[in-house]
Amino acid sequence: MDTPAVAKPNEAQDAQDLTDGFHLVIDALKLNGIKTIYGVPGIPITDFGRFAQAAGIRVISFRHEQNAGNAAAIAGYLTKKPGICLTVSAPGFLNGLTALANATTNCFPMILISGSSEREIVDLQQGDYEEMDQLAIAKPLCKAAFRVLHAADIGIGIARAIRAAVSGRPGGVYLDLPAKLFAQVMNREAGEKSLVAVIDPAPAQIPAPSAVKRALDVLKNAKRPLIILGKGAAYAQADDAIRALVEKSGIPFLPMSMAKGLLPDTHPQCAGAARSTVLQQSDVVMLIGARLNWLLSHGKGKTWGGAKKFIQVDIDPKEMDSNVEIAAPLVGDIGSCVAALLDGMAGNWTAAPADWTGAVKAKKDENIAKMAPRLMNNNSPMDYHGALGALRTVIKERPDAILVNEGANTLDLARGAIDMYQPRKRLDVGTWGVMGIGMGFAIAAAIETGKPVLAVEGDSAFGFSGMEVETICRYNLPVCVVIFNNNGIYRGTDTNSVGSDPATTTFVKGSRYDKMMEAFGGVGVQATTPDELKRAVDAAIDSGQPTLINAVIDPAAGSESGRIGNLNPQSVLRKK
Ligand code: OXT
Ligand code: ADP
Ligand code: MG
Repeated sequence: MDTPAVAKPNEAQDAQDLTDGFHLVIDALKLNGIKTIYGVPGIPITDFGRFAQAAGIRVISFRHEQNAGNAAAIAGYLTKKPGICLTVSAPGFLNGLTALANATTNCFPMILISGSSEREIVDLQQGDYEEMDQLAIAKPLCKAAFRVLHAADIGIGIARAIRAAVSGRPGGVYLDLPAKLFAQVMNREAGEKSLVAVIDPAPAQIPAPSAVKRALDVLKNAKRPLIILGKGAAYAQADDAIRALVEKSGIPFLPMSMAKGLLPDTHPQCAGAARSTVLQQSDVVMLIGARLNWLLSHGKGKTWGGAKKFIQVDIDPKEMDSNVEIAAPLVGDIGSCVAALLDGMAGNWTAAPADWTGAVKAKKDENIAKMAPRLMNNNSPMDYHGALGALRTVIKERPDAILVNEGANTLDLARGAIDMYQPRKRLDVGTWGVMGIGMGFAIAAAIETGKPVLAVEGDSAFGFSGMEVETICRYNLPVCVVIFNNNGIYRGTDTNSVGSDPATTTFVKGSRYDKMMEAFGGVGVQATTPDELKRAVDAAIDSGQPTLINAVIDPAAGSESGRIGNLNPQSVLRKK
């Protein structure tokens, strides 16, 4: 193999003059401002974690790679820098892969760095320790996948991975580092010179003036305009410009789940509580960093109540016309696009028609008034609304806390009940509706922001990452986990009519998840009323101590699949 820059191991050279693969990877990451790595140690990356820690990188060791991967992905979303997940070969790599694919699907920038076995043996399929052709497997699940074979190429390999993750539409990147690479040595000075500090990793992408004019022309002629803000808009961190655009236009806005709080849910133009009305009755819809996927019923059908004109602001040109015709595609980064729209509106903009904004407000007020008494009940066992009423007040009083949310009913009802007030404070199951993001997201949110984290989890959802409560305790993170314990998936009341096995959707009744946190030195609390729940969460956030609250929810309170029960296929043979 031709490796010109690599020193021969038997060369009589002072170790001071040498560096190796381990240290080159670490130096390359540090040079590019990477401060934290999320992972699980083992062959061949155990020493890598130790050296990284010694070099001042924070290395957070998890109990399962999927949770480390989810942590890296959400770190990327929160910071606009790629989150790094480090795994061992084959099984560790595969455990991290769901998170990598989920990051790509959600447009979160992350890099999965995985140690791998020896190429020569893997490629001949001779049965190496944890043998697997990882690069080939990762490729379809990420934006880009690279392998580095020579120490001298580490700098360029890391640079490529960083740029691929954050430029254009962000996403997951795979970086394959075979075991042999880590031990390769090379001259220290040559090694330092080989590293690359990525210049302008996510360059601004300026929209064409003609596209901006077209978008404004469509918007100007609207009678019932609507702006939909997606998590791409939250990711862009163009918060002030987006707010200025919304307020200057006077147009009602609908936040997608993770865009809640980009402008406060209590903003007078927020139409979150009149969702069906605005989707059905609007005539022009401007999407900013939101895709017309299943979460928006693909832009058609009865949810949308007839033909619309769409304006779509997105960095990915391929997103345009993905489901329906886009009348005004505006391709560019959201910061630049929104600034250009604002420029174009300067001086001569008439606010959205008052009959439309008035109708939206009336519907929204009606829905809010309908929900209010349900959120105030103090029933025991709690129903979802009673428990959520307590948590809604917590976030109102502590708007800088980060809310992590997963489950079915626990997710769907929390989304509506808990108002968000600040950008990037709501982190949830995202585009795939995936369970298991909970503890990974909560850990990274605490580490990256230093803010308190409230993780509101269905009892099933929590189970996918629950072992990480030990990680939360080990790093003493200010995370309060609230488990909505209704004894099962959707409900705890299903029965099996033909045998003694439990029904497929039910769990052990009356489980005490709070004891799990106590097992690792954290605080465990059982809450049976909304008042108890509120007190326990307040105490957890005030103390900053790892806390898990087992919130006892009426097992009959939920509905199948929460608010997306319509997606369940129906069998003609199902007994009513
Ligand atoms: O306008 P209308 O009248 O329509 O009213 C709307 C709003 O205007 C109004 N609203 C308000 N009113 C008053 N005040 C306020 N503030 C307000 N805000 C809004 O309320 C309604 C509803 O508004 P919303 O929510 O905005 O609108 P809607 O119609 O729901 O929006 C549609 C969607 C599609 C955008 C929305 O529903 C959405 O985002 N949904 C996401 C759903 C999702 O992703 N679910 C997760 C997946 S479910 C299932 O797959 C599960 N699994 C399987 C599984 C998964 N997922 N992953 C893996 C790895 N393995 C398996 C499992 C195992 S869930 C699950 C576990 C479930 O059990 P748990 O124990 O965890 O949870 P429990 O159910 O609690 O037991
Ligand atoms: P939501 O689920 O909230 O509707 P999606 O994940 O469907 O949001 O959509 C996010 C969109 O935002 C993606 O199409 C992505 O290309 C786009 N996006 C992400 N970052 C930027 C950015 N900085 N500028 C422009 N578009 C972006
Ligand atoms: Mg449940």
